[in-house]
Amino acid sequence: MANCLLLFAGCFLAATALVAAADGELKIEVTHAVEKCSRKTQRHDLVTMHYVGALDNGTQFDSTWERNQPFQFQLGIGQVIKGWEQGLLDMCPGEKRKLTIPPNLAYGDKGAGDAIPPGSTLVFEVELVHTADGPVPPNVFKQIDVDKDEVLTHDEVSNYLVSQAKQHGQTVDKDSEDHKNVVQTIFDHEDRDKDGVISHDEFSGPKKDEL
Ligand SMILES: *[C@@H]1O[C@H](CO)[C@@H](O)[C@H](O)[C@H]1NC(C)=O
Ligand SMILES: [Ca+2]
Ligand SMILES: [Ca+2]
Repeated sequence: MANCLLLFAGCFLAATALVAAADGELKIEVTHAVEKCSRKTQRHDLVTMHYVGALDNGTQFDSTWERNQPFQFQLGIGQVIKGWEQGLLDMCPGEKRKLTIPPNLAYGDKGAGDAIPPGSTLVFEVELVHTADGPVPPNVFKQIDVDKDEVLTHDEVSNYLVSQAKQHGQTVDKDSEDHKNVVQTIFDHEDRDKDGVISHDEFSGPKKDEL
């Protein structure tokens, strides 16, 4: 779930893993209602959550309560699975929900790591701890497309990842196999018509100028 936080590469993957899975519907049950609050969650909020995640056969794979550390992320920018993006809106602090998330709104046909097998429906019990205004997300497409020709080349994506890593205090060797594989994996997912570049339409990351 949190694997998108560092580099955008992970986010592309999480978002695009969904494409192949059959459609299912998100089920939202409010298990503890809080009717009144000064502020309900909205897109681009920085939210702090407690959650426990399980497969639909009951096997638990993660719990912030057990770690005693809530999870913070920004809503609406592709940091988390779609079931969360859709299922955590309009919530008051203290409210608890049970989200039953079909694979097409979670990790799809690919699953995630050892814990989440392909095609899994996930069940999350979540509690909103805190919500606050978050930053307006940057237009990532524009940031990557340095020559402004409205398509992303291998070089542009590669340079972007290197610069993002640098901002996080990491060094990435542009010529390493690992780095090339990351770039190739992004193209495998994003360059849907396989013409060697990622068009604005194909790009699944943030690409709108929002006010
Ligand atoms: C639930 O499914 C997972 C993954 O398929 C499996 O590892 C686990 O043993 C199952 N648990 C139960 C209680 O059936
Ligand atoms: Ca370009
Ligand atoms: Ca393309």
